[in-house]
Amino acid sequence: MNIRVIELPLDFGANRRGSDMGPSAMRLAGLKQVLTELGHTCEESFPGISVPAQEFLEEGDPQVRFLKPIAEACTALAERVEQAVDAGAFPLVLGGDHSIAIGTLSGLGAAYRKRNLRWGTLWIDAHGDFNTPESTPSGNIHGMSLAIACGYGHPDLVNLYGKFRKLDPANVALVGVRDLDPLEKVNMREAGVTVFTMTEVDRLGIAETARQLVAFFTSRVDRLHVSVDMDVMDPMIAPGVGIPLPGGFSYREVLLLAEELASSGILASAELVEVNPVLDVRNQTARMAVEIAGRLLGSRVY
Ligand code: 5AB
Ligand code: MN
Ligand code: MN
Ligand code: MN
Repeated sequence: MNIRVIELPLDFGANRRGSDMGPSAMRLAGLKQVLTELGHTCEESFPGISVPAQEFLEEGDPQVRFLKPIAEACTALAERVEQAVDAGAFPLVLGGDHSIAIGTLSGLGAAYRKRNLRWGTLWIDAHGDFNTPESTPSGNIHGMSLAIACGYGHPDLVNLYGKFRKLDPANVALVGVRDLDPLEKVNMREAGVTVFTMTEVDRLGIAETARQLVAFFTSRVDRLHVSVDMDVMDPMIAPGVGIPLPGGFSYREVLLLAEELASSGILASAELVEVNPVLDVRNQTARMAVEIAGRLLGSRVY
């Protein structure tokens, strides 16, 4: 496969600074080498998307902090993601905080719409990222990105890259969820997304959860995008994230899930976000992210 690595070093969708260094940390952890050893070709989206330093920016509306610069960067990302799909490449997007998914999902939405392809998204995250400016407790856009792609939220972000709904919430599943805000839950139920909380993963076990997720997507869509927020992991394994929450995925659980998704035959793009090297220990979280990327792209022990 031809993989196009697209980086967006942006961290102002979140409160804690530092996830803008995520792409470098994943490179340092050997991302390119892992992918080329799997037999893929790995191309860069060059030159990189430049992001202004947060210190020079106006926060703007406290309910949607840094709306303007995030919209600008996400528009640039959407263009590159669409171009990658057009070129027949597998877009692999590296963040950055999870607000960048607004760009990724917009680009994918545009690319698949013109091809008349049904597509869905698996959101692997401790959080729902389904807030709106009305429901957010923080004003941080990284907690709104999935809602925006599904058509809920600030119009400047919902209509970014075209006035159409980028992603049908009926084709969205979340897994690993263990922290939702009260109004965010209402939004999610209204939209009708499918949720596998950590409790469900505990009940079913990861093998059955993965089987059900693959069945969900293969019965509904032609193409699958996977968005991995590293805070889905247990903080013992991935301490380098902005909002570490106990009770996350184990090392083995996440790799099994990634392998099953790889075998689904419909995985067409992926995104790794919220690696924060400032908070990490010896680049452990970036190394975990690279392992996940490897499994998503076909690595097996035997
Ligand atoms: B992440 C919270 N729900 O909206 C909010 O890390 C956290 O991309 C959002 O999943 C976490 O601020 C966003 C409290
Ligand atoms: Mn997230
Ligand atoms: Mn999260
Ligand atoms: Mn996070």
